[in-house]
Amino acid sequence: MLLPALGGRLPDRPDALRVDGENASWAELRATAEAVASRLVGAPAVAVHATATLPGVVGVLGGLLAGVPVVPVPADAGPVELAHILTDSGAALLLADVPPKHPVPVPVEPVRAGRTASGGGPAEPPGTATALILYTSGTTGAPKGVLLTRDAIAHDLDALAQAWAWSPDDILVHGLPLYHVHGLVLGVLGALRVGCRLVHTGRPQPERYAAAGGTLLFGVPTVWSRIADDPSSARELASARLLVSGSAPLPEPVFARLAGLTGHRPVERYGMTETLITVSTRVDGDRPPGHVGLPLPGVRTRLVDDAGAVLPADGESIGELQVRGPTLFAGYLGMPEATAAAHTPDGWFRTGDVATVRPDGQHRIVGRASTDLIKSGGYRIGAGEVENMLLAHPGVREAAVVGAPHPDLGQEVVAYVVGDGVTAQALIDFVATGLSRHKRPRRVHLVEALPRNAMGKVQKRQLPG
Ligand code: MLC
Ligand code: AMP
Repeated sequence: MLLPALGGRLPDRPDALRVDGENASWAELRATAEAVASRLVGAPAVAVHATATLPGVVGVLGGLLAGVPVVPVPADAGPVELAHILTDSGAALLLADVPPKHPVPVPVEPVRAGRTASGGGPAEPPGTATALILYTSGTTGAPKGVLLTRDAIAHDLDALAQAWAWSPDDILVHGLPLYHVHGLVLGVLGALRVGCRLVHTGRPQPERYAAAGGTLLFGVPTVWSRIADDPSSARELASARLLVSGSAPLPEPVFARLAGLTGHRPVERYGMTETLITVSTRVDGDRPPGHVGLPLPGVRTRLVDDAGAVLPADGESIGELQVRGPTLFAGYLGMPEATAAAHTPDGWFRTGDVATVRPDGQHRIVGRASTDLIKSGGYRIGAGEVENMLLAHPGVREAAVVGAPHPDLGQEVVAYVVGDGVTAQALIDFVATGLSRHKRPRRVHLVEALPRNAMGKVQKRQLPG
């Protein structure tokens, strides 16, 4: 069973799950999700407006119980993203309690339309069934649908539970969005697999984390950095058991300040939408700042140079990190060539991250091979997607988007544009008409020309950021 907490055999409580200020027991979750599931059986896929609300959670669980692939739609998706995700995924309908702000190409149904079910429900789908289709940006083009099976999710959550001694006694607290691996797979399905309480704080603000009484807290580095800048909230976390950071590099000064204020050395873990979490420091192991730990049980990693030769784990050799194991995705939806290109001929997934590995197995992520994937506040943003949006503006002739270092967000989205009669603000606002809020460039530089090499290719590394 993927989610034992919904199986009716674990000790339940009225506030087993709290989100958006609303409580639900697992039995209530199960009944409302079964009612949703009964409307979905047989659908090719179901899209769910994945807001951090109880209906958002119930919509996802309904799809999972029905064995229908669930496509979580980002809460603030712009019309361009929304249309792409709904069309590309083949979703039969969109479950949303608040009607979408933009026209959509599929029927919209409220999550809470059905009556609660009275037990029974559909049989557990096989482990090889697709549980989630998560849309994620590549270096170019529109976001791709990442197919994640039930088995991959189950394996990953069990491996993390082992690494972190995550148990039913924990109270998990976080305030992350519920349409990514971090907030949804670990942050919701993790609690329901382990059978622990979950408090979702709405937004990941330091004072909300402090007040939630958690034992296990999840955050992206921007969240931890803001907590470290709020000493009174940070000190409240001394009573927790484990603070976990992931989705982007945790700066070593933030690690040190957090450890000083809370008494906890944060656990860092590394993953991707395509691989789930593959590497983590452990509750019972070394947690060196700047390192993301050891491969999880069942996962193998290797470092490879540009020529494809495997590099030694000597703590110095830098190469592309490649991974394999039971947590990997089943491919990009409808894109066999992109799926093949993401793997080596001998079956390893190319992460595109550049790393070192120490002789004791500790992995360190030192950067990304491509400048075209940006991480801002833990969100993965493809430069190509933002460039295409900018190029759709009639006043834009050329556009290059890069990630520039940012003290709070890790990286910020910056655009260089060759245009006619446009202002920076007009272009920022224009991107916001099509894409999610966090994909908007924070800065737009209007320039005479983009730096290009002799072949005419834009030289992004020459842009000042
Ligand atoms: C953004 N904003 C702008 C702007 N760009 N306003 C004007 N001009 C621009 N150019 C607005 C936003 O709309 C928002 O408005 C506000 O500025 C801040 O934007 P933000 O970038 O979202 O920051 P913030 O709201 O402060 O949120 C920071 C954050 C958030 C850390 C809480 O980025 C976040 O939730 N990140 C988590 C991402 C995540 O879960 N990633 C996991 C991926 S899974 P307003 O009005 O809303 O304030 C993964 C696998 C793994 O990576 O390993 O885990
Ligand atoms: P996403 O697909 O949104 O999950 O983004 C995956 C990317 O996030 C990885 O390829 C890394 O570049 C980055 N990432 C995730 N976790 C970490 C971490 N702990 N340290 C550094 N980078 C990370």
